[in-house]
Amino acid sequence: MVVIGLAVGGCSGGDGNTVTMESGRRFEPGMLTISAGETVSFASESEEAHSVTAYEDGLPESASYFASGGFETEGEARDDVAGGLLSQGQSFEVKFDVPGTYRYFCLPHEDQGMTGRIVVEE
Ligand SMILES: [Cu+2]
Repeated sequence: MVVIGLAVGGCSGGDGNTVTMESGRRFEPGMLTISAGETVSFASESEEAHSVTAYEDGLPESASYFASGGFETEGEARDDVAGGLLSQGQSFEVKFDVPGTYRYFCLPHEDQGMTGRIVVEE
């Protein structure tokens, strides 16, 4: 997996796979199925800031960790919530190479159920 990083504004997202973060404190769609090698753009469209933070125990075995802010572990991301926030108009792109299910959450709104998953098919 390659974390492409932060893009601001009208970035195309390559494969057209987009998950938006909206004012209802949820990821839309909550589950997205893609093919291995495709890129997903996580785009913040609400006035509230959100993060895209993977659960370390919610990744396929050989997949790399990903989180907005570029953190390499879930612990680092949790220790620096502000460093992972995406404000309105910002997006974060992740290329998924390893098939399997990836679970992730939003740091500020995890306890309100703001979680999602990406299913990567071979
Ligand atoms: Cu959020």
